[in-house]
Amino acid sequence: MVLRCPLRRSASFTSESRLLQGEASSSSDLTMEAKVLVMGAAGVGKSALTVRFLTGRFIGEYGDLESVYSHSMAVEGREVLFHIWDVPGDQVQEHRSPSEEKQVQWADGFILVYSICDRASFLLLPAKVQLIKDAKEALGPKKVPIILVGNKRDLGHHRAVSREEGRLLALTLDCGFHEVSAAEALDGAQAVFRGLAQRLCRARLAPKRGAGIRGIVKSMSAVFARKRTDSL
Ligand SMILES: Nc1nc2c(ncn2[C@@H]2O[C@H](COP(=O)(O)OP(=O)(O)OP(=O)(O)O)[C@@H](O)[C@H]2O)c(=O)[nH]1
Ligand SMILES: [Mg+2]
Repeated sequence: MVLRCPLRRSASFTSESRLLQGEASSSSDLTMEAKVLVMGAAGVGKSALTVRFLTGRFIGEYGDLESVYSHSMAVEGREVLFHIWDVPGDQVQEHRSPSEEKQVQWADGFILVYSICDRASFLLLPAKVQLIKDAKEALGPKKVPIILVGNKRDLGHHRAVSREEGRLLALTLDCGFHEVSAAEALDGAQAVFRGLAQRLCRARLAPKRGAGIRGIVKSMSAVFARKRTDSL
């Protein structure tokens, strides 16, 4: 079955060309726009995770779905409008390609998906994170918001990557981490996007708050007040 869900494409309400040209997403105190690239090896469940977040459903087979879709979500009292680019895995090679560099430049935040049953898809991640960090370095010292996602948690009997390995890799690479099953539940997909929005928000506020002792105190209070989730 191919996708028949009513998805909202960015082009229908905002200029996709503006987004694709990499113009910075706008944000105010109560709203924020975020351009998100979903990357990872073929078949790990990138489309399943994206469609789960967009529609709440798991439909099994996704066909060739590449496009930018939009969806909003409330995160800590702020409306976050995500523009999500789900990149088919066959375009994701171990080495960087010009099209991949363009995709990386377009995005503000990254979701790197692997399958807990596919070790090769996990081993690809450090190179992808490096590619992203190298590409974004030119934009300044801001931390790049990246979340690693171990998908297909429901297939525990085929597990080839432990949760601990995933968590440790994320810690080492300074990324967020979630294990989810796009097949089983919506809350995992929501937690992934919520975690990314929180990182994006922190990254955007960091320079403002960094100015002066008041900013440091404010940032620390925000960190300690934040509710603990199963993300890092
Ligand atoms: N059991 C299980 N199967 C899943 C899960 N997520 C995705 N799948 C299945 O894995 C297969 C690939 O899923 P896709 O979402 O198309 O994977 P993809 O990463 O988008 O693949 P490409 O676009 O080809 O790179 C499909 O048969 C899905 O039904 C999951 O959480 N659990
Ligand atoms: Mg796909």
